[in-house]
Parts: sequence; C-alpha cells; structure tokens
Amino acid sequence: MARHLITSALPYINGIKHLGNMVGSMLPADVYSRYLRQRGHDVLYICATDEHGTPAELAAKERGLPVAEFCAQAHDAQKAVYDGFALAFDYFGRSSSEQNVEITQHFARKLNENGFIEERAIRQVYSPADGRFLPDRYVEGTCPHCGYDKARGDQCENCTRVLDPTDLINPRSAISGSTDLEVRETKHLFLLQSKLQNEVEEWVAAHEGEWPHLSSSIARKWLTEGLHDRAITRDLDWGVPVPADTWPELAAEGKVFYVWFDAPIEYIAATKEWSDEDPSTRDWKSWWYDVDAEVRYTEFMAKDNVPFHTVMFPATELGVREPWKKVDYVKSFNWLTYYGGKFSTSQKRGVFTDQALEILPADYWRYFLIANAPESDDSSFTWEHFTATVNKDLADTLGNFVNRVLSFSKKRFGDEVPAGGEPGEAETRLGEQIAELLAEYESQLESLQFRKAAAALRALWSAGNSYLEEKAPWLEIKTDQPAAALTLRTAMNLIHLYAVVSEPFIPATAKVMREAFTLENDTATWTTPAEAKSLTTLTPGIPFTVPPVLFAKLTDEDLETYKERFGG
Ligand code: B3M
Ligand code: ZN
Repeated sequence: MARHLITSALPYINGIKHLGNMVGSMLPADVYSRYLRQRGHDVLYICATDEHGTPAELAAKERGLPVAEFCAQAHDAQKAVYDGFALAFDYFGRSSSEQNVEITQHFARKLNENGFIEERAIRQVYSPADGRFLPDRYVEGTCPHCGYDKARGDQCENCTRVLDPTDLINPRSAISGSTDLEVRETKHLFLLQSKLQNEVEEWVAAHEGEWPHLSSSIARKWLTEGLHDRAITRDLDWGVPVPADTWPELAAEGKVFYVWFDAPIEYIAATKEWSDEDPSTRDWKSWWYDVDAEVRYTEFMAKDNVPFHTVMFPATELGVREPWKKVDYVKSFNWLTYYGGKFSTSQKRGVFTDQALEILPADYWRYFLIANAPESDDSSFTWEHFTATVNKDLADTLGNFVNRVLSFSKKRFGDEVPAGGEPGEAETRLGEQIAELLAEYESQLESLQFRKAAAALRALWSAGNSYLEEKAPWLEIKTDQPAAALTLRTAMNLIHLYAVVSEPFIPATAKVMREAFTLENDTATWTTPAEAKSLTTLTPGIPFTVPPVLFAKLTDEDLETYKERFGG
C-alpha cells in the first residue's frame, strides 16, 4: 500500500466549466483516484475553486454582487455540478479560505527572509475616473501584436500572447470604459525567480524523464527562455493581503498577492481545510511536509497550466527552504475542441458541464470523455461521435450484454444463478483472455494512459459478447439445459467482474451491476487477473435481479436535438 496525493488544477470561480475543462483535469484525476482506492492505496484527492484575481471581481460586478458573496455562490454551484459528475474529492476547498491566507503569507515571509522577494517601483495604469489602479483584465484595448481590439491587459485572446496592461494601444478601463488613463508609479513585491533558475533546472532534470512528453517539453521551453523576476502583488480589493508585519507600507495601501501566487498554495491550504474539519483523524502536514519519499504526488491539468506547475510553483516551494512536498508526476492534457474549434467560456461555445448533466447521466459523459481524452493530441468533440460511442460501447457492448444475460436466465432458470455443467474449454479460453485484458487495463491505469485504459475496458466488455455469441445459450437451451446454464453463469461472473473494474469510469452503473447480485460478503474492492481467470465468484444459487436498461440508445432525433441546441 502506498500513499497517493492527487490534485487537479483548481477550476476558476468565474463560471461553470465546459467539458474541455472537465476532461483535462478533474475527471481523469477522479478516475485515477478511484482506481488507486480500489486497489487499497491510501489516497487523498484534493481540489478547490480558484477565487482570487480580476476575473472574479469582474464576474461579481457583472452580477451586481459583492465579490465574496459571488464567490460563495459560484463555489456551491460548481460543487453541485462536480457532485453530479460523481467526482469523489476528499475535499473541495476554496482559495479564499483563511487557511490559504495563512499559508500564502507564510510562504511570502519565508521567501523574503531567504532573499527571494524584493520591493520594486513599477509603472501601472491608473484611472482617475475609477479612483484606482487597473491591473490585468481591468484594462482592455488593442493588441500591439495582432491588432485585435478587445485584448485584455493580461493576455490577448486572439493571438494568445501574454501582455502587460501598459502594452495595449487605445487602452480603456474595463470598469467604467474611461479612456482617461494615466501611468503612475507604485511599489510591488517581485519574486526573484531568476535567482532560482539553476535549482529549478536541477529539480526538473531529476523528474522530467518520468513525466509525459507534453509536461516535460513545456517545462523545458520555459526554462530555456529563462525564469524572470515577476510581480506577485496587485492593487485589488479581493485576494490574500500582503502581511502587514513584513510589508507595512504595501499592506496599508491594500495590496494583495497575485492570483497565480496563492492558487497553487491552495493545494496545501485545501488539505488543511480538510484537516481542520476533523483534526483528530486528519493530519494535513503528513501529506505535505517532510514526506518526500513517503507520499507520491500526482497533479492533473491542461497544458496551459503546465508552466505554473512544473516551473513556477516548484520555484516558490524551493525558495521557501522548507521541506514542502513537490510534485512527482505531472499529467497534462491537450485541448478538447468542439467541432475542431475552441470551447470558450467567455464566448459560450460548446457544452457546459451543467448542461451535459441536464441531457444525460454522468456515466455517459465520464466514459466518452475519458475514452477520447486529448492525451497525445487535441481531440474533437462532435455530437455524432458522442452518440455513436454511447450506442456502440455503452448501450450495445456493455448494457445489452448485462440485460440480455440476466433477463434470459431469469426467464429460463428463475431468480438465482443457475447451476449447470462444469466449465469446459471455452470457459478456460475466456478466462485466459479476460486475465490478459485485465492485466493490460491495470497497467494502462498505473501509467495514467487513459485512452488506452478505456480501450482495454472496452475489450473486456467485448470479450463477454464474443463468448455469448460463440456459446449461443438461446440455442443451447433447446438441446442441452446444463450447457446453457453454464454459459449464463459464466456470463454473470463477467457482469460481476465488469461491475468491479468499471467503477473508476462509470461508478453509478457499476453500483447497479454489482447490486444485481445478492452476494454475501461482497466487499472486495478489486479483482486481480489471477482471480478473474476462474470466473467463479458467483456460485449457483445466488439470487439476482434484472436491473433496468443501463444505457439508453440515442436516436437520430436525439442527435438532431443536441445539434440544434448547441450548434454543430
Ligand atoms: N485556475 C486554471 C485556469 O483557470 C487555474 C488553475 C489554477 S491551479 C493552481 O486556467
Ligand atoms: Zn493579439
């Protein structure tokens, strides 16, 4: 048994996420956590909403709410969707928590003591009409690189270049629209990442060999460009305040830390939030502090977040000069596109996670998304592909198998697993095939290859169908009742096995399949290939029920409805 710490990139608070966000972070982390828990490991899966920064303030303003109230509501709304997707977080926290304030301030003080923070005067956009500085997205204007006229002060959405508010041509305030802007000098804290370049390089070099190519190549690119000193404070009302004991002047001016400084620290702080709920049984430090060899830490994220996790947050952790746990494995994802184009929260294109659940239960989405995860490349969501996959893999290959076997057996042999003959050559062959496929499935999950794991799971389901076609119990029954009973009993054992091993992908359906059988002491959380081989967990006489259809087949009409509602 090992101890696994798992985090997925913290979803930003400003709105409900789309399917692309889900498949690139939380969902695979959940599948992996569930698998490891089933295998008996000690797993802690932590996530949280990322609540600070200008987008939160702007979204609150749009809704006419104080930002704290907006964040509280938006957190609950996101949490409800994740519950709907059956994401089994151990804790889903909030980066605006007091724990995050405490730990972020601690990190800043330590970085300062160790000579990695410096106060510098910089020139910032100031709006007399708004009576404040305008950081990041508070300024809009024309991109100096591509001419796009709605570029934001932190980044141009059109050409993706990272910008500084003072780069924009014809700048205007995103709050009031005022174009009467000036540039004023103000002091901010800078993190001297350049001083940590060598250490970060050494640390990356020691780990990247194990990481997926996508993660290590992005880390390399950033290191090659060189780590720059960065402003880690902002003039905002909402954020982790700069601690007054260390920087009284900046604290008095109301400066807060930049959102990307406190967000990764929230992984630690959310663990403390979890621990503080029940300190007698939970120990956050035992996951994060001085546990380098004991805990394996895996992070999940989309590729745009990789630089922050492979270079910048490690730089922060290294500079603190305390033994905080650093990531062991960075699992990153490319983009899921919508018909080849961008899913976009701001432009409301694509399918949002709450809408997805209005249409169909979570298991449909969980399976489809993981089976088509953008691992080695971007992958495209289309309704045609989605409905075809649901119909073929879930409705036909799995659902129909389960229903066909159980209803036929019930009709011919009653409500208990039938006795019948002894396993023969076909059962031996099937057992060997199942053991092999299950070993393949395990090994793909161990190495976090989600598409390949889905393919192995699908192959396990298919093997049941081939066996059933080969034995044809609906023909056997006419001439040889015990032979038909053996076939059905073996097929029922497959259903039980599917219930156990499909749980990481489709937990709700897995539960229904498992509960079809009234098996005493059915507490094992996993079936190993060696155990699966004999296909004898269910013995004659065990009662069963026939569950309702597991997956509805989607019709051409459904397809048209989806395309009409979401565009295609
Ligand atoms: N909130 C993801 C994003 O909004 C960002 C992740 C933070 S992880 C510490 O792009
Ligand atoms: Zn641009």
